Amino acid sequence: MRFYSSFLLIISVILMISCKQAPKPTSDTPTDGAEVKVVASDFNVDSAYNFIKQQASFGPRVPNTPAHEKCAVWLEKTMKKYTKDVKVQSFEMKAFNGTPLRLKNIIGTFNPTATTRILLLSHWDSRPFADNDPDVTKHRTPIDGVNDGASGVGVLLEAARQFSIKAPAVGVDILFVDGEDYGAPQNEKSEIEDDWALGAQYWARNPHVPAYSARFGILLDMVGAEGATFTLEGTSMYFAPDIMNNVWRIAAKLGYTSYFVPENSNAITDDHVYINQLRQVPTIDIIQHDPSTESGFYKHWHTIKDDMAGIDKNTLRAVGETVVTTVYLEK
Ligand code: AHN
Ligand code: ZN
Repeated sequence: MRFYSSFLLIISVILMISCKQAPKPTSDTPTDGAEVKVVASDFNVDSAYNFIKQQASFGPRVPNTPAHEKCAVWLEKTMKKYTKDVKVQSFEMKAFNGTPLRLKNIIGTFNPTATTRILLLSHWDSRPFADNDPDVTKHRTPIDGVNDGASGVGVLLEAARQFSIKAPAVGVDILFVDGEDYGAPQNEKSEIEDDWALGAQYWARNPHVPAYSARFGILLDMVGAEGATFTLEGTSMYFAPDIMNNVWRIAAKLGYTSYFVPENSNAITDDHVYINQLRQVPTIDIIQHDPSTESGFYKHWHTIKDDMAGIDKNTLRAVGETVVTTVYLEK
């Protein structure tokens, strides 16, 4: 018994030492027979969390409000810490009810001359209506949009920080789209056909670089909730099944199969639809699917409870490491 426990102790020490030297290395044998190593990046979840908290501190980032304007300034300034190549597209688009919205897409570019590029995107606006709140008196109250909005942006700002430390082999464009969440509230009619993802529609028709193209795109939406599961969303599987399978395979190698669940789920209207249809960049959506809610989304989706309390660093780590590793593996 005594021998056995000291034996175990020695084994654990050896394991701990080897773990320290090579953090979470895993390997695979792809079809061409060559060994591919997937090593987790230095993605810092505390940094990602703080980027989320800073966005939340502005309050609801609803278009045509001071909080929205202040957040745009902060996003541009923050992105400029990590790349000097930052563009802001300012434009006006009509909402579902005819209201003209002053919108801004913000783009940070890494390795601008590379012809092989990857597009990473997330929406930065928050929804003006908590129309899924259990309390109907809140249905016209703006939401903080912390998981729905700030989480994806927080992960991508931390990715930007990583790319500023260690440049990827390919070009990367990080796109923060505006006006995603200004769709008509439940039980209201829209005056326009496509009332969601206004900023993504604008960018797909007017990219920040003429004739912009990319090898693929990854959209992050609601990527911060505790125990979130990301499934194989229908639109992503229709336009970009190979990208989906590659990302879910990388997540599995990093040990994140409990988050990245390779099961099919319904197609969703989100920013990636327009990037796929209008710009022909095969783009996937990493979005929480919760089979236990009526919406299929995050339990506090479009409610006044979509706040900082819903953010879990373990989920941010799973998504952040997976996305950053995917980028570093592209040659
Ligand atoms: C619709 O509700 C039509 N699409 C969900 C896309 C979305 C909204 N993602 C975050 N908020
Ligand atoms: Zn939303």
